[in-house]
Amino acid sequence: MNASSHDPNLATADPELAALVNQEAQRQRECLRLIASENYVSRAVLEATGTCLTNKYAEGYPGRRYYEGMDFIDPIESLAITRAKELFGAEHANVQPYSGSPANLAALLALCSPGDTILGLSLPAGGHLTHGWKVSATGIYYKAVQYGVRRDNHRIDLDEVRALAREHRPKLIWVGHSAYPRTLDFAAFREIADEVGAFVAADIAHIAGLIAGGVHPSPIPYADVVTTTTHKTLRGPRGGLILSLKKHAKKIDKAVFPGLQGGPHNHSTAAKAVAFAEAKTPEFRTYAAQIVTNAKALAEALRARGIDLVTGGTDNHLLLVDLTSRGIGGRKASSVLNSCGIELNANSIPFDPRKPFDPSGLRVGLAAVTSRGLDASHMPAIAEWIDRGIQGAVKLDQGGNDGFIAEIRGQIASLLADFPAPGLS
Ligand code: DSN
Repeated sequence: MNASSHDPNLATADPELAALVNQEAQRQRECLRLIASENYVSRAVLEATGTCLTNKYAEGYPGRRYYEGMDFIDPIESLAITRAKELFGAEHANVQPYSGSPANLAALLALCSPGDTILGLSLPAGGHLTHGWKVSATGIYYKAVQYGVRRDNHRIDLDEVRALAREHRPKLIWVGHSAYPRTLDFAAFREIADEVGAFVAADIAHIAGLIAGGVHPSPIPYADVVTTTTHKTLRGPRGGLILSLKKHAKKIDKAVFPGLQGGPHNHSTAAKAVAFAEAKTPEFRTYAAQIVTNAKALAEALRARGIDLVTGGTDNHLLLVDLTSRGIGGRKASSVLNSCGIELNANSIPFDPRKPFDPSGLRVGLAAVTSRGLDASHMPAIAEWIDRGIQGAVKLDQGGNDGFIAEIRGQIASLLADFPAPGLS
């Protein structure tokens, strides 16, 4: 029997694996998904990622490839590029980065030389590993200097950014975050960078959907290069994207391929193109605005229950809960909340006295539940479940019973039953 006459579907070919995938789909349907970097993609995006495009190699760029058979791959990648440029108003787009970290490395490879000084928000203050944290390649191959947030209000300390820029004369300044609940002032970073002759690299991985949807300022007028993942608030497939000024286009493209990557993942490129088109619709703008409304409503409801938030609230899609006054670590709290059907992650808070693996905070993101259709009226219930889960976790530590877990799980399941998960219903 040759391969073409015997071509069973996944469930038949690999029932063990298929069962795990089905169980994960069920988990995503039943769970209150509050991980700030996650979402539910549409059925169309999901479908594009599972196409025959995965069979094709396409090293190079449209019109300039190292393989034959590009009749349809070139138009697909060109479509993704055009849509990305239009969506964000950028002069140049590279849609090939496998994800956000490779996109950030490519930006550095394009604009800096090994050993150059770079300036970025430190990981404990809400920055990303790839903005120069010491264990990342970006902290190993570049001389990384890190800025933080103010002690009094936990907002990015622009005075410190300016002082460090003047002292260290970085070649490039990162502006972006993984866990910062406030609006970024891209214009201020441009001004500081211009004073010292630095490039500005904006990493908008978390807020790309908010920018595309018009509810967060865009870095495009201020940045030399903008990097992002495509799968967070932007609601596309797992992948990366780089936008830049035209004058950097050649260097960016060369850094992605052949600098860092081989063949692009064409199935992801196609799904990115689908997501970029979706992000241009009025429905997407409504979704983006609703994310911020929901985040603010949840912040208010949590604060009303005496739960402390870093910076006191949020301007974007995420909140950082400070558990210090609750007498429990983030790891234990997130694990018990997960048992309750509330999926989020333990996170460091600024000036955290605890270790990163068991920090003092929880990061809460609203994109996925907003994609399911939850609105501000549901946020008091979510705040109550989070509060009860945290209180229950504290009591469990003291030998209390776990009856609250099944109760919260049941209440969440009954709410979510009315809000089908996109792509999975
Ligand atoms: N892991 C992503 C996040 O959760 O924010 C960033 O890379």
